[in-house]
Amino acid sequence: MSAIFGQLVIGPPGSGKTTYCKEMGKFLESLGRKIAIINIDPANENMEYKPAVDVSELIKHEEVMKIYKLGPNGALVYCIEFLEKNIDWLLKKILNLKDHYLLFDCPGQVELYTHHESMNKITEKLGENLLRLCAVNLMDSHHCSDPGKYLSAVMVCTITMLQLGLPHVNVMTKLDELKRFSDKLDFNIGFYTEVLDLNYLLERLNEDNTTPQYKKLNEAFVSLIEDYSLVSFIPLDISNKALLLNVKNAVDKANGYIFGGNEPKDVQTLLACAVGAVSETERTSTLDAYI
Ligand SMILES: Nc1nc2c(ncn2[C@@H]2O[C@H](COP(=O)(O)OP(=O)(O)OP(=O)(O)O)[C@@H](O)[C@H]2O)c(=O)[nH]1
Ligand SMILES: [Mg+2]
Repeated sequence: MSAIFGQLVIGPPGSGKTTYCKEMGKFLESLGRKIAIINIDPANENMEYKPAVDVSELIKHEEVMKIYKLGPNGALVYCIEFLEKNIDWLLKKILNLKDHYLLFDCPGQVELYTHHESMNKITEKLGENLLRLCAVNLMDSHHCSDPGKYLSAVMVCTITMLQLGLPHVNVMTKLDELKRFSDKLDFNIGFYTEVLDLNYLLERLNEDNTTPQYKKLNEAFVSLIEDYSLVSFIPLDISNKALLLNVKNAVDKANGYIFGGNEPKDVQTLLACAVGAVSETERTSTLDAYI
């Protein structure tokens, strides 16, 4: 049996997961891939794509809230635990999509990826059934406008990478929005995407009357992030094909699609040429256009 490849699209609420699934789906289709989007967010309201599988056929978020008198977050955790228990339902649907490349549109509740176990168990089961997934973790570029928010976003990415244990690509979304708050950026874009020396960030954090306890806490966070040194971001504006291609290439390397996928060979050759033709200067100038 051959492997099925795909992306587990995760990230905090509003970071752009549903939009990414739709647009990345269209982009990959234009390159000749057969795409299926799997919605596993039971509270997904604005799907602008037709999901091949929809978790709300299995369990409805609103009903869980009503029946068990739970708030939205508790109900969402219940739904994901229910999906874990009924993983065979999902597997059966997915195994009917063997010749497709899968995009999983996930819920935005961060604890599902930082410390709750169900999502981990779901991806383990999918892996056992030959699904080769890459986690694509989206982070809104708005976080760069505030050193505290940026630090917490990098922390969340680090913990998620350690907890999920999947091949992993972090993406900084909504790059086109960066212009609106460029006056609030302390550093250039490369500092934020490459997660460069965070001691500079500490200086900014400590500028505003931080109490000594917080100073120590911030230093501990920075030291932990730098010890693991796992996080960097690929910038993305969803309407920019060159940036979508960068993300696609990184994901294809991470989940092994470049070795085991069944992209038509002429498309592979074309892409190899296109990617090879983009020099570092051109790449930098694409990003410079955003700030
Ligand atoms: N300007 C801009 N807006 C974007 C981009 N990507 C997504 N958005 C917008 O961000 C908002 C949230 O996007 P969604 O795709 O619904 O985000 P989500 O992560 O699925 O949100 P939840 O499912 O609620 O967690 C929408 O208004 C999108 O149109 C982008 O690259 N640029
Ligand atoms: Mg969504």
